[in-house]
Amino acid sequence: RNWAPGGAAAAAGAAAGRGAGAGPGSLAAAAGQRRSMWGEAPSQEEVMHRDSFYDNVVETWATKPVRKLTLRHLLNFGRDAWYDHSRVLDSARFVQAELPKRLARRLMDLQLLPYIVVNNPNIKRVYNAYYHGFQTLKDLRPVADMQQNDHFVKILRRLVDEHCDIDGFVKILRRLVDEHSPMLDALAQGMREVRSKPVVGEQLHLDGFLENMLRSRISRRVMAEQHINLASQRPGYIGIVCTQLNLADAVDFAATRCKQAFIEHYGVAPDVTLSGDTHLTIPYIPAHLDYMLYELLKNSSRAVVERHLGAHRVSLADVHHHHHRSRLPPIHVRLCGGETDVTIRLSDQGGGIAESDVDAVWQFGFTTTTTHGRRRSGDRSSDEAGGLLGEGLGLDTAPPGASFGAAWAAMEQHTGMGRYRIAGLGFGLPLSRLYARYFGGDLHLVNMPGYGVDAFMNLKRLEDAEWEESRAELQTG
Ligand code: ADP
Ligand code: K
Ligand code: MG
Repeated sequence: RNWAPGGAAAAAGAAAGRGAGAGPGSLAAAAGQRRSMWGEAPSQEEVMHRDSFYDNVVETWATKPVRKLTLRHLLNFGRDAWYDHSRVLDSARFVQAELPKRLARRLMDLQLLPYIVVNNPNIKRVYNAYYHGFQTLKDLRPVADMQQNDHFVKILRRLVDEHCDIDGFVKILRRLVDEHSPMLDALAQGMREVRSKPVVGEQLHLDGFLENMLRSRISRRVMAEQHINLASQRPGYIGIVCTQLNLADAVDFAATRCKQAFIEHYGVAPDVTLSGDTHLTIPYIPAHLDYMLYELLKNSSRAVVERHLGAHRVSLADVHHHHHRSRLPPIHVRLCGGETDVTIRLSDQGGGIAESDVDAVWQFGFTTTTTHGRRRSGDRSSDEAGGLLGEGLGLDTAPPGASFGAAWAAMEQHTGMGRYRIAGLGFGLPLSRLYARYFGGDLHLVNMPGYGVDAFMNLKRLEDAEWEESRAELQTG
C-alpha cells in the first residue's frame, strides 16, 4: 500500500513541514485549529487523558532548541570517559537536557495527528510511553555523581527498551499505513471540500511525519546507548562508536546474513563480490552501517533472483535445489575512499526499478511485494519456513504467466514476520537513507531500467569533518 504523495495524511505533518523556523505560536495555532476542525470526532478523553494531551509543559519543552548530535561530538565526549568520570557526568547532563526536549517534540507531532490515527491503540501506547518518559526525565535532578549516574543509566536502559526499538516501531508504522491509508485519504478529501477553512491536510505529508518519528527514535537511541556504554572499556570503541570500522568486514557480514536468508527462503542467492579500497576504515556505529548494507543487499538480491526466475521460467522447486545458483549475476560492491567521503557502491543486475516507481520507492511503506493487508505476526522458525518452501504452497504450479511476485507474496505470507524476512515492509530504502543522512551522509540510487540498479551510499569521513562545524546547530531532534 502506497501513500499518495502530499495527498492523504491529513494533519500528520504540520509537524513534519514546520521545520526549525516555526515558533511555539504556530504549533499551538495548528493544534487549536485542528481541534476545532475535527470537532465532530470522539472526545479527546477517549483518545487520551486530557492533562497529557493539552499539557503546555510539553509545548514549552518542545519549542526549546535541540543540539545536533554529531559523530565528532559522540567521540569527543566519550574519549577517556572510562577513567575520567567528569566526562561521564557531562555526558549524563547532556542526555538529560536533550531527551525530554526530543520526546516533547514527538508528543506535539502525535497531538497533531488526526483522531483516527491517534486513536489507534498502538499509537496511543507510543504516546503514553513517550509521555511517561518525558515526565520522568524532565523532573530528574541533574546527575551530580557516579552513584546518581548509575540510577540514570537504569532509567535510560528502560527507555531504550520501551521506546527506542526501531524494528518494533517500523512494524507499528507499517500497520498504521495499512489500516489507515484509505481512511486518511477520505478524510483529506473531506477536508479539502471544506472551503471556508485553510486545509491542513494539503500541506501535510505522512512521510515527513514518519521520518521525524524515526529520526527521533534513532537520536534518542544513540544518545541513550552512547551514555550507557560510555564508561565501558571495549577496545576499538568509544561508547557505541567503533573508531575504525572496517567497511569490507561490514560488507562481508551483511552479505553473509543476506545470503543465508535467501538460501533459507529461496534456496538460492546471488554472490556478492567486493573490490576497491578494501582496507578502508571509518569511525561509525556498526549497527547503522549493518542495517543499511543488509537492506540494500536484500533489495538487490531480491531483484536479481526475481528477474532471473522470471526470465528463465524455472520452478521454485528447481531454485530450491540450487540448480540455478551459478547463473545468477553477482552483486558487485565497490569501496571508494575520497578525501571527505567514503562511498560504497552496490551494483546489481536485477533489471532495475520500473520507471513509474522510481520516486515511490523512497516512500515509507511502498513495496512491490504483493502481499496485501497486514502481515501475520507469527514468528515461525526458519526450519518450518524452509519446509514450507519446498512443498505444499503450490508455488511451482503457479498459473502460466503468473509473476514470481505472486509466489513471493505467498511465501511471505507463509513465513510471517520472522527474523528472516526478506522484503515487504517497504521501509528498507527510506530508513536506510535516514540512517545515512543521520551523520551527514546520503543514499542515492541510479536506475538503469532493463539492467539493474547502482546504489551509492556516501558516508562522511570524520577526519576531515569541517562539514560538521559549519552545519546549523539546530535540527528537528
Ligand atoms: P521492500 O524491500 O520491503 O519492498 P524497500 O524500501 O527496501 O522496501 O524497497 C522498495 C521497493 O523498491 C522494492 O519493493 C522494489 O520494488 C524497489 N527496489 C529497491 N531496490 C531495488 C533494486 N536494487 N532493484 C530493483 N528494485 C528495487
Ligand atoms: K519503500
Ligand atoms: Mg527492501
